[in-house]
Amino acid sequence: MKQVAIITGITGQDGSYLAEDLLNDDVHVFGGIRRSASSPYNLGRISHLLEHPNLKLIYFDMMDACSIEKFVKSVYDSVHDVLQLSNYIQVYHLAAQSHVGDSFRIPTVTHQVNALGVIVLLESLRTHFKNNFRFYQASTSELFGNIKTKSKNPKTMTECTPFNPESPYAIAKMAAYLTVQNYRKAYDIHAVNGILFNHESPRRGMDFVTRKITNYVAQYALNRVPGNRPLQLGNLKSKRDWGDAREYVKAMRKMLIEAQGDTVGDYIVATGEAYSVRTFIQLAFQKIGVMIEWFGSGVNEKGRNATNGKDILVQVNKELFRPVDILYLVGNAEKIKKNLNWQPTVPLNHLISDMVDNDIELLKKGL
Ligand code: NAP
Ligand code: F7E
Repeated sequence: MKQVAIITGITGQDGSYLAEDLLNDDVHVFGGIRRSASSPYNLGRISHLLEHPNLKLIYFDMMDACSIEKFVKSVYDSVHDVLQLSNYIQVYHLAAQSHVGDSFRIPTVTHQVNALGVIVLLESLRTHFKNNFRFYQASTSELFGNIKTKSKNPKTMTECTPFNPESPYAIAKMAAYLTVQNYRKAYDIHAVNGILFNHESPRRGMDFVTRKITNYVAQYALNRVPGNRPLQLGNLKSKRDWGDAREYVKAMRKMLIEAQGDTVGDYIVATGEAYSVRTFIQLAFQKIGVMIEWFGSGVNEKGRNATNGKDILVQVNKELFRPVDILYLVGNAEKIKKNLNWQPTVPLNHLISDMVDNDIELLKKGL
C-alpha cells in the first residue's frame, strides 16, 4: 500500500469520478458512505468499482460526530504502519448537502453537515494522524453570491474577490472555508479550499438544472415524456460557469499532491465562460434537432418546439424559484493554470451533447 486516500461523498458525482482516477493510479481508497432512507446505500455511481481490491467502503454520517470519529479511526487502524513510508494520507472531503435550493428548506441540516461536520472531521483527523494528512475541502463559487457592482458587465471572480454568501448552503460552506484556512495556519496542515464553479457530467444528480434539462430532452427525443408535460423550471435568467466534473476532480488532486511551499492554498476552478439556463435549454434541444421559441414573460413564460410549432416543452413554475438566487457566476482560473498547470478543455456544447446522449442510452436500457 503506497498511497492512501479518504473520500467522503464517494457516492456522489465528484466522489465517483475521483475514486476511479485514484484507483486507476494504484491509490488505496477508503470511501465514506451513509445509509439513506429509500435504499440502504446510494451505490449506483460506484457500482462498477465495488469489487476493486483497493477500495474499502466504511459507513458513517456527517450528521453524527461519533460516526465521523469511528470512520477516521478505522482508516487509521488500517494504514498507520504504512504511513511511515508515505508520510501522509490524502483526504478529499466532498460529502455535503449540495443542493442550494434545498438548503433553504433544510437550513440546520445543511449547516450541521456542511459546516460543523468539517470541524469534527478535521479534529478526528488531527487526533489520529497528527498533521500527517492533506485535506481538500469542496468549496464553491456560491461563496461569491451576487457581486455588488454598478457595472453592466460584472467581473470574473478571482481568489481575491470578496465573498457574499446568500443561501444557507453558501453560509455553511463559508464557515468550512474559513475553518480550513484556520487549520492551515494554526496547525501547519496542508489544507486547501477548491473554489469550484458548477461542474456537470452524465452522473450529475437529477435535481440539478443541467441534468433535469438533459434528461427531459432525452425523454422527448424518445417520445417518452410522461403525460407530455412540459419541463417545469424556475429562474431561466441566471448565468453559470459550467465545466466538466471529470476534469475538475483532476484539479482537486493537483491541489493536494502537486502544490508545495507557496503554492499550497485556495484555488478557483472554472472555465471563464458563463451561459444562462435559457441558453443551456436551447443548446440541449438543438442537440436533438429542435429549436425553441419563447413566448409569454416572467412566471408565464413558456418554450415551444419551433420546428412543429405546437409542443410546449418548457414552462416556468414559480414554485421553483429560490428565495434568493445568484444571477451571475463566472470564474477566473488563472492561478491554478499558472501554479499547477490545470486548465479546462471541454466546451459546454460537448458536455451537453455527452449528457443528452448518456440520458438517451439510459432510457433505452430502461434505467
Ligand atoms: P453530490 O453528487 O450531491 O454528492 C454529495 C455526496 O455527499 C454524496 O456522496 C452524498 O451521499 C454525500 N452526503 C450528503 N450528506 C451526507 C451526510 N450527512 N453524511 C455523509 N455523506 C453525505 O455532490 P457533487 O456534485 O459530487 O459535489 C461534491 C462536493 O463539491 C459537495 O461538497 C458540493 O457541495 C461541492 N461542490 C459541487 C459543485 C458542483 O457543481 N458539482 C461545485 C462546487 C462545490 P448520498 O449519495 O448517500 O446522498
Ligand atoms: O441551479 C436555476 C437555479 O441547482 C443552477 C451545486 O452543485 O453549483 C450547484 O449549485 C441555476 C440556479 O446549481 C431550476 O435557480 C432554474 O440559478 O443546478 P443548480 P447551483 O445552485 O448553481 C454550485 C457551484 C454548488 O456548489 C452546488 O453544490 O439554475 N434553476 N430552474 C434551477 N435549478 C434547479 N436545481 N432546478 C430547477 O428546476
